[in-house]
Amino acid sequence: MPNRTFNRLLLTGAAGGLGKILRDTLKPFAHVIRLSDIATLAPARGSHEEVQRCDLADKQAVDALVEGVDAIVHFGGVSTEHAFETILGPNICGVYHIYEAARRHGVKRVIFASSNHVIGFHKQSETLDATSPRRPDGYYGLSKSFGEDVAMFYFDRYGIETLSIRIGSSFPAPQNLRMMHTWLSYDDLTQLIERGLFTEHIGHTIVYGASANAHTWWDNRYAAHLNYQPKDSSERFREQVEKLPKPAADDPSMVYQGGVFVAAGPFGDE
Ligand code: NAI
Ligand code: 15L
Repeated sequence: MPNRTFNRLLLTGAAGGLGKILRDTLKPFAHVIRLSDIATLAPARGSHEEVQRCDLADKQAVDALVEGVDAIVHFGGVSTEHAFETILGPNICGVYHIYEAARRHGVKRVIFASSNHVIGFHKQSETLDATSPRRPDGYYGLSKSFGEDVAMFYFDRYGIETLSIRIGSSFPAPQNLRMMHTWLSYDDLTQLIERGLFTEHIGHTIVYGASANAHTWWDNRYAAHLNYQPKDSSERFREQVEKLPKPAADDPSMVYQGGVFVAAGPFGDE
């Protein structure tokens, strides 16, 4: 349990796969959660929820969205690889709008849903830490890399602290052999967000978002101050994952940390 509670927490991307989970699991961390998405959301389920539709690409709307909140869990945006033009508004303009609104309204803590696709072109034979060079595997990964830089800048310039979580694969279960390395359970994701919200003095911290999987490509030594202690492991799914057809050794999903994202596109007009 957290050692304190925010008055009002903003969750973007609340209608998404992770947002629907976080809507419930973030409840203990704030008196009120303001839920937002461009997609339709279920109505507020009580006085502890507020629902505010917003397009992240709309600067004025994001400014109004952030007014009155004490912390932001920013999970909204395009979550897979697409043409640059599709990603530009929600992810690149969107993350700038969030931080600019945070600056204007005095919000001092953000959790940013970054992604393993910031480093996706590294080979699976490598072990990375937070200082490893980024190798984005597409426009989506580039947008998350930009988001991490925005977070760093707003800390250096304005003192807004961020935990950038380079989420691996956060689904109910790993869906393939690659995800045996990258899987992050919903409980461990929630713990990471809790640590990001309530740990003092995080500056801009980057953490790889993975459970305590038996095999990993990621070393979280530079995020040790979070005291993140993952409880789950992908190992309990091994039998079912190993029953799936095994990709060839040179398939991108077996070579690159970002898996098939490295081979997405080129995209025409979307
Ligand atoms: P999702 O695609 O299910 O949810 C993203 C939400 O953002 C959607 O509900 C969508 O309507 C909303 N959104 C898209 N464009 C928007 C806009 N212009 N304005 C406002 N909202 C907009 O994705 P998921 O899986 O829930 O992921 C949540 C976040 O975590 C995303 O930022 C994603 O990039 C990141 N992430 C997720 C991973 C995973 O394994 N689920 C892995 C790495 C990162
Ligand atoms: C991501 O960044 C995506 O949002 C998610 O849908 C998965 O594809 C995940 O990465 C992954 O790499 O498994």
